[in-house]
Amino acid sequence: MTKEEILQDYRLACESRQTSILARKEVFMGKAKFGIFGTGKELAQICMAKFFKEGDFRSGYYRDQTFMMATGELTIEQYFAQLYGHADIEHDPHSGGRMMIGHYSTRNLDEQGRFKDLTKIKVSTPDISPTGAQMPRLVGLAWASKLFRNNPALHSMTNFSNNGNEVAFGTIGNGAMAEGVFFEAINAAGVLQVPMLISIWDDAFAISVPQRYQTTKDDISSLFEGFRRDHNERGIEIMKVKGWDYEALCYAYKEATRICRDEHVPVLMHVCEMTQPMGHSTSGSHERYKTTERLDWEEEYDCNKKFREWILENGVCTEDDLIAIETDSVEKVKRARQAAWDNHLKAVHVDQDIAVDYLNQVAATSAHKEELQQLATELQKTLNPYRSDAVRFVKKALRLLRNESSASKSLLQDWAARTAKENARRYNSHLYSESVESALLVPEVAPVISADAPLIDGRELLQHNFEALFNRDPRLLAFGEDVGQIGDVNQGFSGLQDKFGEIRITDTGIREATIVGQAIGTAMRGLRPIAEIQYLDYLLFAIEILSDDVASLHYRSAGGQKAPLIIRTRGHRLEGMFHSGSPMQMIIGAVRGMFLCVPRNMTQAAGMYNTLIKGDEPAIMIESLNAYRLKEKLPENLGDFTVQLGIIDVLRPGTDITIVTYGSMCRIVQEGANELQQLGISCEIIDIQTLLPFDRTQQIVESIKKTNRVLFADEDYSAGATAYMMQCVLEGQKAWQYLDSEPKTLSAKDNRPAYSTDGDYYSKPSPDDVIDVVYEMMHEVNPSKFPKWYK
Ligand SMILES: Cc1ncc(C[n+]2csc(CCOP(=O)(O)OP(=O)(O)O)c2C)c(N)n1
Repeated sequence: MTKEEILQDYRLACESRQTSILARKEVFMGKAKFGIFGTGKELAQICMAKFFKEGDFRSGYYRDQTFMMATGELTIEQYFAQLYGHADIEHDPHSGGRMMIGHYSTRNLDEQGRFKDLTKIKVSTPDISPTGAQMPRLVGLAWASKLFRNNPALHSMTNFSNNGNEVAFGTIGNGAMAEGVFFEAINAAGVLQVPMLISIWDDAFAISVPQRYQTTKDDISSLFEGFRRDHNERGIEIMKVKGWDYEALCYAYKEATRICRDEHVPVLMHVCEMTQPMGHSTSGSHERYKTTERLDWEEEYDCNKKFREWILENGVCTEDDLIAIETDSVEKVKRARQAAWDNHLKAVHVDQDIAVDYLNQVAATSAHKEELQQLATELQKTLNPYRSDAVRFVKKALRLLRNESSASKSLLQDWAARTAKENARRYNSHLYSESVESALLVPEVAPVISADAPLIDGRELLQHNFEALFNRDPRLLAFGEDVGQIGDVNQGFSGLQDKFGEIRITDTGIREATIVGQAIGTAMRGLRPIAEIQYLDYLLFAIEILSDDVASLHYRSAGGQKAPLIIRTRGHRLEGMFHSGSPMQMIIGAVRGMFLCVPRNMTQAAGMYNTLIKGDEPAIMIESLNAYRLKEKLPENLGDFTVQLGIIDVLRPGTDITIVTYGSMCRIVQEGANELQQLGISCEIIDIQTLLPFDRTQQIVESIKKTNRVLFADEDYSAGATAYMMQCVLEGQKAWQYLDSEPKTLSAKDNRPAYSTDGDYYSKPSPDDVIDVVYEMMHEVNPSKFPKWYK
């Protein structure tokens, strides 16, 4: 290494440390809400960054500011912009002010939401705060390199990979290692043999809790000895290095990245003897829980201090040279902080200044002159203002002015409307794709079914459709428990591994969180994964990752990144507990930001897959467990026909009541409606097809305008997805005003569904239940025409 490089490293270590010190002060001065910093971790990150190339990926956590600065993906000014919550990607490109400090993300998409050339970016995937939750994504990012290298059909995707040479770099704290998902990810990486380099920043504590409470052995790397590769067996490489030893760190990372990049073997890098000189975060001080001996040791072994000593011992430069660098870095950070603060204030002041002006104007002619002037003065004097301050003051003013009308009041009203729109854009946009590739732009193409179309099992129809999709698009891959050799437990992929190879259709271990992680990582790298969770009941093992990582990904990166993956699962009703759940409200509540498809049959499911593959949103597909063996006609345009997402399907026209349902319940409701017809009650049945998005064109209210009655039916618990649908329709579509009867819901019992036919009958809604609820509603309307049959 040259003298320049070493001194540049020292400069960066000093700048990063100063950044943390000044940022902490900003929080204590009330200029920012919360601070968590990368102090004590600077040196290892500088050394790691030396081997992080364009095209590589990072999945880390909130301590990685120095690494981000070293890779050139974070400036000090951007750091402070995020600290202040500057809601503008020009200033905080990592999250547009959405994430708290220390959460990084590069901008991988172009203006239209398409992937840029990822081989030219040092990619950081968007960080999340739940400890350990970066691990599943890391496995997938590394797995993608293996797919790119080993599948010749992908070699032309040169904007995404250079022969699979990319390493996925992960970071995690020593405490977070106790999370189950960490062990799951290490095991998965070892099984998959992927270029994943996971660094553990070991500072011996997790907030106040020492390591002995976290892991069986204090020495973390020795815990993993059983995973170590040897000459006979695959495994992972394990390395241990001290976080203050510059030379050793450089050597270790050089060797680790060589192993990952060349051999595609995962490496666990235990970086021990790290410190945390400023404590965990701005909430609390570490003097409360660290002994004096520990605090003294941390002072002595501070990595920046040790680096300084090493430079002097090795005669790289004089102490005066170092003092000059240290002084420079203080000044540089101060300037960057000031610039970020000025820009932040300037942005907030644009609307605030106008609001003050309008408040003064309206005060001049108002009966509430004094109160309004006072509002203007108070707003003007607000120290460290937020955007919402001006909004709150203007709303107060409009309440005072409710009985007045004037041109200046109108200005104030326009201001309120404009800023509401702009702030919605700042804080609520990009939950879903806004790109030219959105699945919502995919038009409907009906299935072409000839008169002599063969009647086949639903599972076969799916299999034929998957075959058509896989034939034409090499980016597609499918994986999960039993998906490979036997083509999934219901044979939707039957025979397709033989046809497309294990590289595209493959089995995985039983590890739902990292199956989803494989989907996230590969989707972020330009592939189109269909990841299977064997039964809907087991989605719970992955719901944290789906909710925290997948669903919020596009939003938290302010449209900077996307992961168009499909989670394929099956549920609703079959036999017994843990095999026939339908916890839809749990999913709806957890995955806003994903689409949730609930097809009633396999033609519909296939059409939805075809739509999703054309789009770029992540989605969950819940196939109906009991529909795989029902007969359906085989369409001719396999892979081409589509279902428009968020558009309802009227299964049966009717005049007395609208029944809104989806999935397996469509057949139950249809059966009930047949008998109700004989009883003189005409039901209009609506299959909503997708719970997210929900009835985008607001057609359900049109049905209710005609029937004036509505029943929401499904197999979720009470107050579950039926309550969600009711809110969407009665409040969202204002359907309440067309009702002549109390709106009703029909859901499953609150216990888990019991086993066998009787268990199903007494746990899930049956056609009898549909008839009872609807008949009771009609009895109330016309008791003589519909007399009760129960006591
Ligand atoms: C799932 C989850 N549980 C708890 C927390 C609260 N929390 C934030 S940081 C932290 C300690 C993490 O310690 P460690 O992994 O050693 O990393 P360090 O902060 O020391 O770098 C905890 C418990 C969290 N963010 N996520």
